Amino acid sequence: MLKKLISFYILLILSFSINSSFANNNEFNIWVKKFKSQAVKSGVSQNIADEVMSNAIFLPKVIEYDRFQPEFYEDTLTYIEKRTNKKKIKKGLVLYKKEKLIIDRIEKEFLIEKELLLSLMGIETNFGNYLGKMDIVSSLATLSFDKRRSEFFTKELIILLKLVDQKIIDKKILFGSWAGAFGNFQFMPRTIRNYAIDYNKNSTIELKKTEDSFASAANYLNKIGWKKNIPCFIKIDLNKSIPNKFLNSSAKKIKNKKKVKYFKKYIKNYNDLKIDKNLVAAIITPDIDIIPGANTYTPAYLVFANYEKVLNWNRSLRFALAVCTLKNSFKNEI
Ligand SMILES: [Ca+2]
Repeated sequence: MLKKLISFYILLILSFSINSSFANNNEFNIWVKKFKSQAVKSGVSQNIADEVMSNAIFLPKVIEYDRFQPEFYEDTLTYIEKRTNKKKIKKGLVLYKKEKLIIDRIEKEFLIEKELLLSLMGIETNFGNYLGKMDIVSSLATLSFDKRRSEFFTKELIILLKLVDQKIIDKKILFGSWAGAFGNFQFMPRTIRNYAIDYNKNSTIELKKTEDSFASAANYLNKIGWKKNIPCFIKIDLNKSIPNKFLNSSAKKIKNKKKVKYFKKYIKNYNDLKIDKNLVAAIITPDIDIIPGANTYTPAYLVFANYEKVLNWNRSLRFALAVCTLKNSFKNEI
């Protein structure tokens, strides 16, 4: 009896999920039709809208990834350690050795440290090893169809169609991450439109190749105001007397910035900090709000203007810490 009951429930669940995915597909196709007319209205040619969207499918996996991103649940030190280990440093050095001429040239031209470029590429795609195999038109279409962040992803998808329409990006190579990011440095379509460049001047932007991808990343960092040879963050030990208002735990906006010397009485290792004490900084304690029961005061960091530039790239406190940590490791090796 129990067995029968169980199989009945399994059948019920199966038929429910088949029905709901059928309903989803049907609704998705209706959405594609609407989306295409919206894209055409905003300047995409009918041909390209039809052609690119003809193979778009609803990807349930993308919704799963969107709802559960494991890195949200890691503590900061684990997060950083995983992304900046010795293996990664070694791999980055191999790439640098191979592409030294190009990378050095780009560093000089855009005033962006090669160590930062290597670090970003290492963290985004493990130096081009994890470029993602998702059809990003379908990823972006799925996230646009989904209600959670529909407006944002619809705009991204329209930008992508325009890039294809203008022959800036080849539609045959549109494979990337589940969230629609693309190439060695995981650019979203808007980033491609605003900052990517055809550095080797062969009339197409190839973000999976060294020249165009490094130059585009360097151009992006330069345009958003990264300043070469200025620190990004420094780890500190906080006194518990620090008022809560100074503890930033959200990447959306870094608040309560002061000169480093203002924080002197709140920092146990103040005298050991080898930085200009007149730099403007803020304090972040990234584990609050993420890890239940996290110790409020550790880990803690002073972060500077450059740190916020990395947040422009990807709005995650821990991402920016990992990027600057790996950058510092490269600095010791190159
Ligand atoms: Ca090119």
